Amino acid sequence: MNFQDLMKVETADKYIDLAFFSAKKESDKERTKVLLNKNLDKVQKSQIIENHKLKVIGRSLSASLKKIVHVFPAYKNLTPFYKELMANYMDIPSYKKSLGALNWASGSIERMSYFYNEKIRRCREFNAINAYRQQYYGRISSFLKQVKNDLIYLENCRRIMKDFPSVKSMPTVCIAGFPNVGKSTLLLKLSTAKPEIKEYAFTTKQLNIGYIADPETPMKKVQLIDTPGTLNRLEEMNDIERVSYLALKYCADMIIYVFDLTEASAPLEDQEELFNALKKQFKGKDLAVYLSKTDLLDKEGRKKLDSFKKKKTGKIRAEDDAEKIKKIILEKMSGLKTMKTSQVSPEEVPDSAPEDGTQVNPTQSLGKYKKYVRV
Ligand SMILES: Nc1nc2c(ncn2[C@@H]2O[C@H](COP(=O)(O)OP(=O)(O)OP(=O)(O)O)[C@@H](O)[C@H]2O)c(=O)[nH]1
Ligand SMILES: [Mg+2]
Repeated sequence: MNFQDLMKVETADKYIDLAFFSAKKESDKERTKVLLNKNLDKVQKSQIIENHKLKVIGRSLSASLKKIVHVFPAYKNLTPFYKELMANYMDIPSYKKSLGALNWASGSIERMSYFYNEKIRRCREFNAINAYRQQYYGRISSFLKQVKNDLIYLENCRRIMKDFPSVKSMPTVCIAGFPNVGKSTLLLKLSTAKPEIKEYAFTTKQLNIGYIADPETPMKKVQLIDTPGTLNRLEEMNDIERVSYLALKYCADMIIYVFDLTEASAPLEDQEELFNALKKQFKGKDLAVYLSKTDLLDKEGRKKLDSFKKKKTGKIRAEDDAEKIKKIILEKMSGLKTMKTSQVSPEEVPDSAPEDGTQVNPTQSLGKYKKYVRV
């Protein structure tokens, strides 16, 4: 499931226009056929034409709403990473409630279409046919009006979700470290990903994802995530740091921490402080250290590298060769299953009619994140 592929949710008016447009197009064809039929009287002709229109409208509207319900991911089936990501950016009860409301409207339209179809079919008068038709249009328009805000809310959610990273449920390694230390460069060396690499800090503004295949068993793949941001101020993380943090927390089976001993990116002390904080925070996870930019070290620097390797190693392995890091990753990850849990499937939604006064407010429920919604 790709959040990027979720289709745009239109407004209630747009769905009504689309339904009436296809009804007109289809009933024009039907009308010509019926009018030429000499075996039918005028009332019968009108019945067939009106009922045809009614069916097309009902089918189009209920299918449009049902499609949204089926395509939008079910919160309860999401992995903890996506669950928390969603909870950070939108109001989950409103999300569920909106999908429930669309499910209800879709079913109600189907039932209403059947009900008026029968009424028109049994009717023997022109005026009554017209009256039923008007009543039907009124009822289905009212259903759409009741879910108007739910449609807007879900479209707002979609605009946020389409920027969610596509993280798969598989053995995963996160690359962490200070900005500009060489995280994306390591990702490039290890996988086929083509991340943007620049000489300045904060180049990476989203999760970069790549994959490593085990040469022994190429079907077994490992997901590599380059996590941007400094992550050393857990209280005041910005958006991308929050996403990185969630990736480390929920997706990472292993963390590769990148140290830049040239200190061009940050003083070693600060890098060590962050390393120790992450080590403590993510205690249960495998950890290894990659020493970047060692080609730039002078004689003094190389001495520092040797002593750093000895000091740091202990149980945690520290390497300055990307190929050795790759080996460590494959060794550690080989025991893990390829797929953990199913990632996303369509929402199983209750059939809930929006009650008066409890309708979803299409932007307020987005809380402090509504600034990201381009309405
Ligand atoms: N000589 C040398 N340069 C390196 C090495 N690794 C990274 N660099 C350079 O360091 C700079 C930063 O590298 P990135 O890979 O973009 O660093 P990053 O940690 O992803 O940076 P942000 O995305 O900004 O956090 C770039 O100019 C790289 O070319 C290395 O091993 N040797
Ligand atoms: Mg980067």
